Amino acid sequence: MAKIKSIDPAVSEMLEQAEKEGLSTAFSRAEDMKPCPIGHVGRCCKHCHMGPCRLMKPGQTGVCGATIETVTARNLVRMIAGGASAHSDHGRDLALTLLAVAEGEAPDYRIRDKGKLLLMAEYLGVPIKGREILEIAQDVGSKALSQFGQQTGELLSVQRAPKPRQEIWRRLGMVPRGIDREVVEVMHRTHVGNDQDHESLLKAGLRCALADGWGGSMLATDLTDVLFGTPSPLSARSNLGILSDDEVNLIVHGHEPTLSEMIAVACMDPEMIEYAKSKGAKGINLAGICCTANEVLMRQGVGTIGNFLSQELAVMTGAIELMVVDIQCIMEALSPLCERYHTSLVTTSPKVHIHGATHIGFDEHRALDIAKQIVRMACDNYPKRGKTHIPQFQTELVAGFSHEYLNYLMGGYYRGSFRPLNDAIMTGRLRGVAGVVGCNNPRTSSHDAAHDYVTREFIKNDILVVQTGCGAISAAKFGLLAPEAAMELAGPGLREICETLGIPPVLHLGSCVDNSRILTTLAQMANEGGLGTDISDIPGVGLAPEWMSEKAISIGCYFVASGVYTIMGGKSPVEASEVVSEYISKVWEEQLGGKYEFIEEPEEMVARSLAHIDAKRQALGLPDYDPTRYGASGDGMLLRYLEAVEKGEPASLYSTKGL
Ligand code: MSK
Repeated sequence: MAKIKSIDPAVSEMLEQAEKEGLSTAFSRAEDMKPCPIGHVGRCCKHCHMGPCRLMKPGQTGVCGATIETVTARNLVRMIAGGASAHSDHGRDLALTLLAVAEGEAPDYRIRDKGKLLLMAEYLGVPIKGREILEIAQDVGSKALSQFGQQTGELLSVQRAPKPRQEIWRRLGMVPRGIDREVVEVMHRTHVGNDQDHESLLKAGLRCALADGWGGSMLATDLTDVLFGTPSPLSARSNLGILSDDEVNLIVHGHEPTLSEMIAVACMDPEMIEYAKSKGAKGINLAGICCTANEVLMRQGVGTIGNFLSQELAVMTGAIELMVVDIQCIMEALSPLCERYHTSLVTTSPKVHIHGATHIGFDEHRALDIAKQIVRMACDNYPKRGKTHIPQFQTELVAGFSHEYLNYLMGGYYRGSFRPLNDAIMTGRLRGVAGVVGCNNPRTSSHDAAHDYVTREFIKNDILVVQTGCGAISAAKFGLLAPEAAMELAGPGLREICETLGIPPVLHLGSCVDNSRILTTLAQMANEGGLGTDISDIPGVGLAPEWMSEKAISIGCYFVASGVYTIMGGKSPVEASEVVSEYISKVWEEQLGGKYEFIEEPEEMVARSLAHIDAKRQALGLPDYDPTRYGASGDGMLLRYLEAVEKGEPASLYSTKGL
């Protein structure tokens, strides 16, 4: 049977359209170009010009004598450094934006979450008593920036990890000193003729990953909340069906919120709406793709048209006037594709220039002016729109569950805490927790299929799922971010919790950098008590079933170093070395309580996750998971009673089972 390329009907429809029109996509290119069987599993070393060396036979070494252990470990840690640099550079830019705001040089921005600023001040050691908010912001911005260039000591945000975790890192010499320092050191160590011991290389890789998760990414998340507001739940829509047939469609794509937030403001400006109307459109429809979408989704309710593999297909609808991109995950194929349509592709970051695209350099000092310029460009394209093909699929969703909101949700301002969540796990109403994150990859069996399968299996098994990045967008498209999904798909215990709190069984926590929200959530669960004292004690797992980017590798590694069993989909990039494969699984688990595994089949990912969660429950002395104990309470009891009556099944409205 032919492989289904995507389980998303909108994507499938557009892929058929692409085939009819003879257009290439990442899907077709992946079919045409099989991955290099040597490099794919880590056998290739191209760190110097004596190679590339291909280590194909047992015992074979590179020209310099590098063994397969050194080669695979070096390749993996270079991926970590690539991912950590991307996330962290994103964080650096936000620190610079906060400084510009504090110094009065970015008049279109303001500090939207003063509480979060004070929290940052606390962990960065910035005094707050008797000081003006902008003074504090200036010091927070400077202190955040100093974390990138710090040479010795410890990153300040490491204190946010549970104490036993910090001690493990200190004992292993793994506490990051400065964000840039760890990235540079990995690049140095992996240069030809340097570190030639896989254990030492892998340790440096984890230190670098920690500099990302507990450093650059955490700062990026916190600074974004300070500048644009800490997310709280709001509703929105997803998938290509939200493109409008009679409005100007403007798409934001990439990762940084600084420009997309301003574009959202500009799109609501009556002057811009009038301008769109003057071009024959009924208005302006702003939507997003990838993680910029997640940023404006969870703060402004801007809809998302899809995840990573939808970017080309969106242009092929012929309905997009302009796609504006900032950084990361932007396919080079977009530029020639846009030229076939009336779509303008606009780059904005000094770090991302794309041949054929229009570059409008973003400058936060005149952010709104630039945003309006881009919106006008989009409107100018509307009269050039030709035939369109918009797949009519869209889904309702609820997004925006920050760590802070979860606290509030479980006790209000008065007594917000994670106690109810921990209690639910301790009693067995919840079996555990899972983070399902990461990209799409045309190499996986079907686009979105692995994300969807593991997420549905988890919630069916009473595991609360949190998601970020393209995984979260996948869940959005299949209705898993809607509270109703709990009624239909969640196990009995999880369903009761969702009914009581009015939340979906899958919580959208944000963009790629917001995996740091999962870290702070896990830290609070560990500190709350009842589930051990460290993150590694919690019955939980992390998965990136369809990963493709170096950022995902870095994320996976900082989860492992934080004590989480982390499963990556697809083939292992270190498969060529049994020693390294075993090291990142068994030895890392012994040292850190978290292990790193690459598993191709989603069924196996779920089986291993459930076994791990149950083993953690047992180690904590918690009761075995037993779904029959729950399901008789909750606000949906009346509904289920009425359904049973309608079907003529035995039913009691006053069942006390499980209470
Ligand atoms: S956008 S890194 S494809 S999650 Fe953050 Fe999606 Fe992966 Fe890019």
